[in-house]
Amino acid sequence: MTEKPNVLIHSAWYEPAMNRLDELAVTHHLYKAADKKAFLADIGPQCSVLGTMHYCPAWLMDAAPNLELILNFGVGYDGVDIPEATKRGIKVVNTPVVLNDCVADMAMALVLSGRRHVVQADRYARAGRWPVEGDYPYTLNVHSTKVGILGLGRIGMEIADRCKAFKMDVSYHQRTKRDDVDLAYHASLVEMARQSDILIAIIPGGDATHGLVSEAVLEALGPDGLLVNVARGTVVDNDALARCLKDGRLGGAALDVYPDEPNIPPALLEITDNLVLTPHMASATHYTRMAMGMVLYDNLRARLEGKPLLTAVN
Ligand code: NAP
Ligand code: 8YV
Repeated sequence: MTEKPNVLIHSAWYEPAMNRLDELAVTHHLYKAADKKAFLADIGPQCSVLGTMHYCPAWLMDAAPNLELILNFGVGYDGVDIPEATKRGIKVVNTPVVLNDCVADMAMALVLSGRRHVVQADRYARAGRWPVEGDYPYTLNVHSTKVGILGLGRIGMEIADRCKAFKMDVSYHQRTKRDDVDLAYHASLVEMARQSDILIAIIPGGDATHGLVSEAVLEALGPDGLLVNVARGTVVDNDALARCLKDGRLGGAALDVYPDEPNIPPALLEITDNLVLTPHMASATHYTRMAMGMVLYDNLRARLEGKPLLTAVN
């Protein structure tokens, strides 16, 4: 192994895994610095590796001009400027596959909450409304529904398998029709929404998918329809979503992701009857966060041993 490299940790991830990097490298924790500007000016140029949770714009690369590798804690890397990294000869690795199951589980939790009102009914019960107002109003079934998956990739496939186990009729939309699956493909997202009771978004963020779940898509999903977003907040037109939920053009939504995290659009926070919100936690179990961290560890180790990176995205 070569001399231990300096790693600039921009944002902390699961500590038991992040701390394992100290076996391989000297880590410098930018997020802990009182004066981040001074810290970056001093430490940035010493670092050949940067660790981040989907954030590395060009200005951060400027502050670390000797970067060779970016460790991105997450499968999504929409906040990392990949063209800029590539132009500078910086490799980027992410954490695919190991989070598929937990994210798919969370998508189902949101489907179940959205249709069966688990969260709203909990509030109803705790507020003592049952003895006063009687039984909670009827909710909507999960089995025997049509679900459209926006993005039948690694996680989308796991969601599809779970939906089939829940006796749902699964179809999907993405740019490319898959030859290896026996599921109905919709070339048009609006058309899929029109034919679905539930729409689950699990695609990457970024310019190409910005606002893809538009007002027209939400209207097509309709007054009994449910939107589940475990992709990125930017994928949905959240202003339109708030309007459609308020005026009944859309039945309900359950969201894990937002355009400006950790802030949730106030217009969404106001809605309680037909909207469930979780704070971007689909992969956040001990099991999966450890596995994600170890993917980054294994990549760094491979790099130091002169072996190919395991999960390079550029
Ligand atoms: P993946 O295997 O690359 O799958 C992404 C799918 O999205 C592909 O099948 C792709 O198909 C489709 N897609 C890409 N661009 C599209 C577009 N413009 N229009 C329609 N479909 C498009 O990725 P993955 O591992 O399943 O992860 C998907 C995303 O989930 C991540 O990028 C991340 O943003 C999000 N995620 C969120 C959480 C969370 O905590 N909530 C956790 C993990 C991941 P085509 O290329 O054929 O279009
Ligand atoms: C994040 C995610 O990594 O993998 C992704 O793309 O969105 C999550 O698993 C996690 O929220 C840490 O930022």
